[in-house]
Amino acid sequence: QFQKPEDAVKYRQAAFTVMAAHFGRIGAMVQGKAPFDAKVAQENAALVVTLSKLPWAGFTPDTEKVKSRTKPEAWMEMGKVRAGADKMMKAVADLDAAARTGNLDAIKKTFGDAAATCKACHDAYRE
Ligand code: ASC
Repeated sequence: QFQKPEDAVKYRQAAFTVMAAHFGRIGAMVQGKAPFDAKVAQENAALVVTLSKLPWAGFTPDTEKVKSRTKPEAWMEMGKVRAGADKMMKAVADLDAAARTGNLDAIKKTFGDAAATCKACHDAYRE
C-alpha cells in the first residue's frame, strides 16, 4: 500500500488530521461554540466513522524508526494499540448513531466517550 515507510507515516497523520477536523466540528456544537445543527452533526459523524478506520494501516512495523510522535511503547504494545483503536472505532460508531437521532444530549454523551478513547491512546502512546 505504501512505497516508503515515510509515506505510511504521512498517511496516518493525514487521516488523524482530517478526522480531528470533523470530530472538532461536532465538538464545537457540543461545547456551545457553534450553533447546534443536527444535519451538520450527522454529516460530520459519518465522516468520522469512515476516517476512524484509516490511520491504523499506517502503523506498519517498518515505520518504527521513522521520526514521529509515536512513542516506542506503541511498538512494544501494538496489541493494546489495536485494542484502543477498536474501542475508538466503536465509540465513534455510537456517536454516529446518536447523531442520526439528532438528540443533542445523546450526542454530548457519546462525543465525550469518544474523546476519552482518543485521549487514552494519546496519553499512553503519543509523545
Ligand atoms: C479532539 C482531538 C483530539 C481529541 C482529544 C480528546 O477533538 O483533536 O485529539 O479530541 O483532544 O481528549
